[in-house]
Amino acid sequence: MAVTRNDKCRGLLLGAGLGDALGAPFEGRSRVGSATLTAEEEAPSNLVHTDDTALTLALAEHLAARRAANPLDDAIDEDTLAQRFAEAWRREPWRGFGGGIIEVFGLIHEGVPWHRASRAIFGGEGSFGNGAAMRVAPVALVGRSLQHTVELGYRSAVVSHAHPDAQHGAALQAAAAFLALCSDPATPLDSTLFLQGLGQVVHAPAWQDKLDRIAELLTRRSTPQHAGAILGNGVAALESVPTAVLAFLRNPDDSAETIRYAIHIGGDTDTIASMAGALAGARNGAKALPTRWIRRLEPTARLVELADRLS
Ligand code: F2R
Ligand code: MG
Ligand code: MG
Ligand code: MG
Repeated sequence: MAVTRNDKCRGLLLGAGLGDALGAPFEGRSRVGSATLTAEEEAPSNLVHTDDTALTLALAEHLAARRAANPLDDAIDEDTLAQRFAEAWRREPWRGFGGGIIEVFGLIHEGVPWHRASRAIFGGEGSFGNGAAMRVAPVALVGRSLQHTVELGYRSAVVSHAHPDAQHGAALQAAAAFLALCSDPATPLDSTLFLQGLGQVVHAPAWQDKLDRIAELLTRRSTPQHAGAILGNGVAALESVPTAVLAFLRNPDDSAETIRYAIHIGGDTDTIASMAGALAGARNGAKALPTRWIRRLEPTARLVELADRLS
């Protein structure tokens, strides 16, 4: 049966949440063994999400509120989005936020405008962390075209991440989510075309180089460890967004395998798996995700409700 647009939208948000919550226990580990991951997958406990999903929810809620107030309005208002992110951190500061971003959110909460707060860290250059990319996938649900989605990706990023690499990472992940959402899971995914699409989005040489490396890695059955060594697995956007794209393109038709591969890469496991999970979920839909995982995920009901409002 054909996968509906609504199921793909649910898959995008649930895939992001599942990758985050399943990857979180392993964040920072250089290696994740199969037995350890299987034990986590089969545990009876709730799957607890981190900052990745907390901010994805905040962005989705912003987009849904804008749409409900006036469907013809601009999808993002930077000032209120910045406030919403800062409130999400204030409400749940224990969700594992990065050291730089908590300073930015703290300043925004105190009333400092986001364009100043985002530049108040790391000597004025701002964060190059993957925090803008990890939360960006919902913009693909409202983007009218690839270009529009990329624009929304950049605009959602600038409110906290002033460094160009963090912004490029968000734009690239937004574009990947849009392309995954538009792809037909009944037809094999053309990874060359997919990467060509992404190549139109970010022109910076370091990012183009990463896209070339993804293409090269896809020609071999490289292990997750090898992929991590070539593309990176750290908290920098440049060291993790391309890695998540690779994890998706390695297993585009099996969302659970996409998430497992991403976690086996090690390093920033929650974030790489969340970004990869959003892409796989957007392509294959929510019904293709393991129901035993969805049942254990804490914010499942909120993610489904938001997907339905945005689809
Ligand atoms: N922060 C984590 N995990 C670490 C453990 C969390 C905490 N100790 C706890 O358990 O409570 N995970 C989350 O952070 C990543 C997303 O990062 P984001 O939102 O971009 O934050 P930040 O702080 O801006 O950047 C992360 C780190 O990157 C380094 N960094 C960034 N820009 C830099 C720059 N211009 N110069 C030098 N270093 C820079 C810093 O070390 C930042 O702290 C995700 O993994 C999410 O899961
Ligand atoms: Mg996290
Ligand atoms: Mg505006
Ligand atoms: Mg992380």
